Amino acid sequence: MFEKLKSVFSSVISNLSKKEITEKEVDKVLNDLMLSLIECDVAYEVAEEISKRLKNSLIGKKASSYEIKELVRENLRQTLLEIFYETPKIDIIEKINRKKEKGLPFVILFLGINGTGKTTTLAKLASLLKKKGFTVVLVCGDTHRAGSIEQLKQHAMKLGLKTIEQRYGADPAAVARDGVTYAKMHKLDVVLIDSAGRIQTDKN
Ligand SMILES: Nc1nc2c(ncn2[C@@H]2O[C@H](COP(=O)(O)OP(=O)(O)OP(=O)(O)O)[C@@H](O)[C@H]2O)c(=O)[nH]1
Ligand SMILES: [Mg+2]
Repeated sequence: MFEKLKSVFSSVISNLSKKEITEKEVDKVLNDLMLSLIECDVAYEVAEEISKRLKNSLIGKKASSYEIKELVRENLRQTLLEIFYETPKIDIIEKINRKKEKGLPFVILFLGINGTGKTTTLAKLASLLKKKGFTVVLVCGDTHRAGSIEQLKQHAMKLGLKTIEQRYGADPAAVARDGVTYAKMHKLDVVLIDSAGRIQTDKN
């Protein structure tokens, strides 16, 4: 008796919840998602694009309440992957080699919002370039945040690379110029310049 009841209940649940996802349902959820993405500093255009693509991929799909979580998760994953794959690819090694043929250093300035990984990425790239046989100098262009110079110097020490620095408060452009001059003088291949975090509302 219980087995039969169980099967009747499951059939009711499945029939009631196995329905098409409507635009109205998706809109509410995606509005919240968009707000959360913007609060996490995702660019407005990107947040809008993610919501738009997710909406198109969900509307009209049939899913039970159990399946919907997985469906949304998979569609969100797919949407994010698509956006990353569409980003133009840059062959940095080829670009460095082209500059090297001209006897000039390749200069990369790391820019971005505070705490997004500029300095860490700089160190990772420095490590990769060193392994590939390029000569690299690191420039402490973040003369603003306390500890930023020491942070980059720690990375440089572990990587066995030279840093160019001035004091805190110095003009970052002047430190960057020192780095490029040093690289030209010593015929180095790459100059990696760190910078202080910036957000849209920062002045000067
Ligand atoms: N999980 C993860 N953490 C990271 C990554 N890159 C950096 N971080 C961490 O994020 C924090 C900030 O990284 P930084 O490289 O100092 O970021 P930044 O943009 O230079 O920060 P500011 O100089 O303060 O603007 C550190 O705790 C890093 O360890 C990453 O790819 N993945
Ligand atoms: Mg930094």
